[in-house]
Amino acid sequence: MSMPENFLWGGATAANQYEGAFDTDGKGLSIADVERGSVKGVPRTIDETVKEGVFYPSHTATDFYHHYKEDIALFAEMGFKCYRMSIAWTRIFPNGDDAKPNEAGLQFYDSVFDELHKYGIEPVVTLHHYEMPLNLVKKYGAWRNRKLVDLAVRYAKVVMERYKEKVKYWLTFNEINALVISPRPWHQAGIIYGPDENPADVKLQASHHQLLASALTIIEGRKINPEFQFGCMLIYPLSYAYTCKPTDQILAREKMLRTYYFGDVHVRGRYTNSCRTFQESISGHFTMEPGDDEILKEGVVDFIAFSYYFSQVESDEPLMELVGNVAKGGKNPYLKVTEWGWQIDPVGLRNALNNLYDRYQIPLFIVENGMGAIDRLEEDGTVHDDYRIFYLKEHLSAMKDAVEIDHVDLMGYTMWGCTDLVSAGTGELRKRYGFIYVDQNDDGSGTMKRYKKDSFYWYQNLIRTNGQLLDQEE
Ligand code: BGP
Repeated sequence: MSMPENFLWGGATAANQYEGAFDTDGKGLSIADVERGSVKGVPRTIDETVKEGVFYPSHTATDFYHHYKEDIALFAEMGFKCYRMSIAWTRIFPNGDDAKPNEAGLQFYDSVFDELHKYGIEPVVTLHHYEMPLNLVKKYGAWRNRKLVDLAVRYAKVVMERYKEKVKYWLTFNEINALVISPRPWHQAGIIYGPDENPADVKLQASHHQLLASALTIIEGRKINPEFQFGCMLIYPLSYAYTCKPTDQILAREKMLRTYYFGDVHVRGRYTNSCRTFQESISGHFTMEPGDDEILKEGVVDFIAFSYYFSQVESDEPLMELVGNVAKGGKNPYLKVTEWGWQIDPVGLRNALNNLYDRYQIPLFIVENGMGAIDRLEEDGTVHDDYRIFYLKEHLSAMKDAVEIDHVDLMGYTMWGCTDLVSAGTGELRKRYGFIYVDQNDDGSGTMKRYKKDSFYWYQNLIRTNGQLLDQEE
């Protein structure tokens, strides 16, 4: 038994958390650029615009913009088969509704894709990863407004046309279901609820617009290159029943509808009965226009990509709650937590893979998984992150069981934050995920020098053996 021969091992990042250069070469402001980073436990602040004299870690991030050659060479050294990244909409259309695309932005991604192909690394590209143009929030009210569908599809067509020979794998919206799960849909959809708004209505209307934009992107993309492969991208916070009480099981199942709502539309091409249950459960209403049904039906995905970080438990009895960056849920007494309170559940990844595959029967792709931790750079330039190796070993063994024992059809695995970058949830740099340490800190100090952590060599060996290293280490 072994992993598929063409398994896509790699790493994942997002433009707003990694590139830096937030106003370079014509880039416009995105919603991520006006969020101030915070320290642990203190909520982030959203400004109308960039404030003078305030430090925003994401503005420099870990500067992929100026280090992409060096970083891609390190990915190649680890043996990456693929690299998941996102395109910043604001590099291409600085205001989202500009008359013409920004050529400098298009050229930057040309250079990145060329560099990846030099090493035989396949790009996996997310079109929307938590960074819509700020102008679209101010001018149109973000994803509440159907106008966003046209603008997003226009942007997608420009980049799919430009990179049709360079990119095969496309993901439409990062963690599209975060829009309904998160109490702060700012990251996902640029939305802050108004005093007179019913959040449930806004959530469903904005979700419908994103689902339409996703379907139309897929329809248009297939005209540009029929070889393109499209995936949706779901956050998968797995819910278990806290006890064997049947009503706990009902609650756990209902909680998962926040994820399946989006999976169902992307795979089945329609709002299913489960979707109706979810809409009714939150008492939300939204409007569809004539022709929307046909668009959703035609624009279905080829595969499901998802992020997996933790599981949580549900009960109708009071529970101690844990909060991740998007989802919150009950604490499981059998599981340990990370320094940021995220429950560590490797077997949950096997459960997640089986649940998704049983429900949809199309290929899956794990495009985010990993562990945020505080790493220490030693004087000799080493970083001994044995905790990260342990975390990955456990999760990847569970993944391997899902493929080899349960016969789940899995395309690949990209570890989140393969080079250290800014946290989406807290805006910190000290919450590190990478195989590659970047000397850059929350107060703006640092040399931006790159260092290989112990996990770098471990992952390199894992890819070299196509996962067999996990069997030897058991
Ligand atoms: C996912 C996001 C990523 C990433 C990751 C880790 O929800 O898609 O952008 O940041 O979570 O979360 P955090 O950065 O908050 O630790």
